[in-house]
Amino acid sequence: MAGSSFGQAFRVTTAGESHGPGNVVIIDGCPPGLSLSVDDLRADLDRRRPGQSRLVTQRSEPDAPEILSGVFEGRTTGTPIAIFIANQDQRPRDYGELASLYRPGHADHSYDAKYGLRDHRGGGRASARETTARVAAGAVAKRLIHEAFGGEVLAYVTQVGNIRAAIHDPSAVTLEQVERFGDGTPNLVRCPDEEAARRMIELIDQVRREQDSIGGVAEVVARGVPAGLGEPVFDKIKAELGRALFSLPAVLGVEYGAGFGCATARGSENNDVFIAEPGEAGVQIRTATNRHGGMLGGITSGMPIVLRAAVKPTSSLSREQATVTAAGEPAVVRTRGRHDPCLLPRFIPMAEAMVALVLADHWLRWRGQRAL
Ligand code: EPS
Repeated sequence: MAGSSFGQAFRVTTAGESHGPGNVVIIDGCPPGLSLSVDDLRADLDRRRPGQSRLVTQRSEPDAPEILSGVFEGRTTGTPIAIFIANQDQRPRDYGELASLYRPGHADHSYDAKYGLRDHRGGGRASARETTARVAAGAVAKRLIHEAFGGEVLAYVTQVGNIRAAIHDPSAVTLEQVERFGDGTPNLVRCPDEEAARRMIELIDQVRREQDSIGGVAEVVARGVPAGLGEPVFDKIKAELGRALFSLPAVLGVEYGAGFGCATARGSENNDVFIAEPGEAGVQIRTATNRHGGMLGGITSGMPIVLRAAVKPTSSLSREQATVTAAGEPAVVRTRGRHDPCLLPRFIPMAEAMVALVLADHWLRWRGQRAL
């Protein structure tokens, strides 16, 4: 009922606030025998970490995970895995005046309306800080789907403001292209089209100087996913993935495959033609194109899953904005905390984590339903 758990067979529950002692996730349902250590969690937590570059929030958090349970001698035991990530750079004093002010674009008013009280230190429970817990769980899910069926999930930025990347084949994009430019320097914006990425970085620098923020689009690709994952009717894999991505802060739109582009197409153009190819286990049915984004009838088709999420410009601005107090008096608010001028670079590991969680959950559900 209370909404802090996600998934059925691979079930995660998160707890934590932005300026409390830390964030925790409990993963229930991970099969025993999966090799797992904190090192498996670090790479994605580092990609999500605040303070990683000038383009993101300057809050300085090491985000060092601690595995408290469920792993013995380097392997999962099948019992709940608890992971704790401490908050170390809290500055609740920056947020004192927010106890009675509503920041535009934030959840302050909605939380008051729902609970009648709220932790006003930073975003509290609504802060993207909570996604540390999901990214840690997502790293476990990534290990599981890789071990189970060779599945891989990769996300990258395709748009910041009006700057769009040219991506010809989503399933050909590599982690190396997302993380580094050709000369080996870090790709701070995580857009694999280097020319577009450099312009995106300039734009983010510009909005930061103007005490403003900018939104964008991320694309997520899941490769190696077998055909047959997903449930009729309400737990269609597309519905589950939509729910997963919409549960992340700042997401205002999700589409997959041809997405909203399908509105202008005719059926004769939109249908992906089936083809048969020789595979390791006999004939493999595929489609010649992938406008359906890897899901038909809400069940995976065996083609790569391709999704996009639209992410809004960060609501926190260091410039003055008009608002009202909880009592309805006119007021001015200027967010003093440390914020991302663009959420997209850090959104990438969050989106990957949520997609991996859905795939891990549905692979376990598929396994539990195989015919005798
Ligand atoms: C965030 C607001 C800022 C960011 C935060 C995300 O934090 P605070 O809650 O202190 O205002 O710094 O990012 C992180 C600290 C993090 O680890 O992701 C928000 O409103 O989402």
